[in-house]
Amino acid sequence: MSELVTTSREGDIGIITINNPPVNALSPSVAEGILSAVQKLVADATIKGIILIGGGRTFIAGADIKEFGKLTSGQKAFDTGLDPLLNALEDSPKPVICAIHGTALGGGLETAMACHYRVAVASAQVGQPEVKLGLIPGAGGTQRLPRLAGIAKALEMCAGGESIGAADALACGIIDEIVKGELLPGAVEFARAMIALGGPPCRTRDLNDKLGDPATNAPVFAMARDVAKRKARGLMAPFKAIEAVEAATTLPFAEGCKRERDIFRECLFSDQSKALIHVFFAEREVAKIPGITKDTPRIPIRCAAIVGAGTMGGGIAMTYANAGIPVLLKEIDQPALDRGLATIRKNYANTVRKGKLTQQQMDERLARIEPTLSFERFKEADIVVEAVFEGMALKKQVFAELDKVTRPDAILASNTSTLNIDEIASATSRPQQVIGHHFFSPANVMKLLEIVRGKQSSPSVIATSMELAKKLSKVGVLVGNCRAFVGNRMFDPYVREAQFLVEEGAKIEEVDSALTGFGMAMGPLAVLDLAGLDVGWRIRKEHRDTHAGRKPFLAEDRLCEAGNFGQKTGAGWYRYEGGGRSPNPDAERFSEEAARENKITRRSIPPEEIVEQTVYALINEGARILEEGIALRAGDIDIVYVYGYGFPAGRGGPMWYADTVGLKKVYDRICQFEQQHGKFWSPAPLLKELATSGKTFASWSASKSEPEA
Ligand code: T1G
Repeated sequence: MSELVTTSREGDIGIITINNPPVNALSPSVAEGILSAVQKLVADATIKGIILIGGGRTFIAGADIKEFGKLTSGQKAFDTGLDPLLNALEDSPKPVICAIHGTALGGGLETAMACHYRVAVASAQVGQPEVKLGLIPGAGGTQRLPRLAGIAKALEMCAGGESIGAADALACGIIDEIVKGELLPGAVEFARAMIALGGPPCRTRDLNDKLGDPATNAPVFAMARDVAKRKARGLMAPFKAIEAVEAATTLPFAEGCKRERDIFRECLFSDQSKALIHVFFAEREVAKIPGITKDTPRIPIRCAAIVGAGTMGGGIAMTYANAGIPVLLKEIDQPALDRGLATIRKNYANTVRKGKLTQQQMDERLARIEPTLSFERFKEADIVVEAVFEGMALKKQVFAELDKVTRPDAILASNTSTLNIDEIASATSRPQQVIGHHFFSPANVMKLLEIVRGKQSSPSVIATSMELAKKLSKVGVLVGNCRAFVGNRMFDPYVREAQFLVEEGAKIEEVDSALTGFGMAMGPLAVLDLAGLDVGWRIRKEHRDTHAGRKPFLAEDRLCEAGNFGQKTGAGWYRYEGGGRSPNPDAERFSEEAARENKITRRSIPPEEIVEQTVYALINEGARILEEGIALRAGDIDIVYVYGYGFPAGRGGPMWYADTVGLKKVYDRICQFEQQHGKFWSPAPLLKELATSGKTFASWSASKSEPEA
């Protein structure tokens, strides 16, 4: 038996412990280890009951996701999976008790449900999150969960993918007892009680009384499909999970399991699942930074300070307060401070009203935000985040002041979205302590945090920033210091092409609906209206575009000159009236004018061309960012776009999507755009190199992160 799985005993109770840190992933070797342990204990006449428990911080958190790549790339045959293990557990003539702490997820919960009984500590979570990977439970979860918890709960968990706590799991029948003290002694006591009870153990597969009947089930399945339609945003797996649960109500157990495996296999080999699994690992890969190790000193962050209580500063202050970190919030005068606090209170009150926060939690978080008009207490701050107006002169003035009023070891971070971190750092005597923390609006909601390294940002400041991102429940991505960093730098050509398409003849709503049809959370023109057209307008005025030839953003500049800044003024690309919106005739008129000035013959443009002309602009700029080393990996760019710009995770992010389309196809199309539209479309050299050598962004990134030979 492998050291991955060990057995021990408490009297006549056999104990199987899984030791596969960090999350006891159910790899084939772990499954084999548990199976041989079960067979050994079943054969041992002195053993009357069996306990299955996870070592370390959690029970099994799922099948080993790394194994799926081997299956889908043909390196491994698609086999019966966990059936031998699950059948051995369920067929055992001796009661098998699963003891759960931490999380029992995916294959972990499925293994637990093949045991006869389940006990858990109160803090345990259980779930079937497979749909988040574009999969469905593939080891009997859709067949056993309805038998334990009923159809509605099984649908909620299998199609929604969210975990539930131990109390909820007890109430619906997934677990049999919440252990009060230590888990193992509680499990032993429960096992002894089951042995004393005598009779055959409770086999989940034989429980049929919660499967309902066609008449009562029909509305439940219809409701589940409606919920999936509302939430799925083009993802297939939730509907497939519903189909598999439905099989539990119409087929005998063994046939239902076969149906589930067929559906699981279909999902496993889908592009969506491969993309979602890529996002899962890419989100964890971003934390791996050359030169930063677990021994790099981290600066403890016990108190923060924010300069600027506007939309961004207020949201950042909330982010710290939500993470339990006390935060000073400074403004230049009382009215500005009062406005900032009022917005914070309103945001929290909205969350309480939605039931996602209790009033007590709101009060506790508000109490962590200390408003101030002075720098007096800034020496207590371990980190200061500057969130003032996006102008270099003002930012340098603020950083010069911060240099004087904070401790020398404090981190000084700027929330700038485009400006040069090195120039900002030059206003201080400690450039090694200066870094960019670019939050995305609304800062208390959006998960992405671009961490912008300056030339002199120290490894300790970088390491602390990456760790802090996780504490703030953000996904921190380290990026290089160039204008607009990664996200906004790629967003510029994306929205430029969206506006060029309107000039070339596409209707405003056609551009946006083509992209939402592709899976974007919002269309580019609607996003600009939400963010405020004046943001880009001011930046363009600060960085006058000296390109010869076709002028971009002509229509948008004219909208701004006429005072149309988007939602905040009631008109931008759209008109916002009575809670609805409609294309703004002024925007259409300005676009037609720009087309005339650029001598463009307007035409109707199909959605697939709209998607190509906008998404390929993202990809081309992303390739430049990679070759300049501004992003460490293609997957980092994917994470920026999935978490910061609503790029569909089911397509993996712009760079993964390019690999899926095929770089040669993308490159050839960009060459056509260059022919049609000129210099904006010169293909990035890296894209050309990879496309013409049959490579992918993923393989290029992997080769870059291999240790130097
Ligand atoms: N397989 C392989 N590696 C995994 C893994 C898994 N299931 N879960 C986590 N890891 C790695 C992760 O990549 C990271 O690696 C380290 O563990 C710590 O993870 C058959 C088909 C459990 C809530 O979807 O949700 O079962 O970066 O940073 O924040 O029907 O991990 O250190 O090298 O996320 O404390 C279903 C996925 C699988 C759960 C812990 N299960 N995992 O969060 O740590 S499919 C899941 C998570 C399946 C069956 C189906 C979280 C966590 P590294 P971490 P964390």
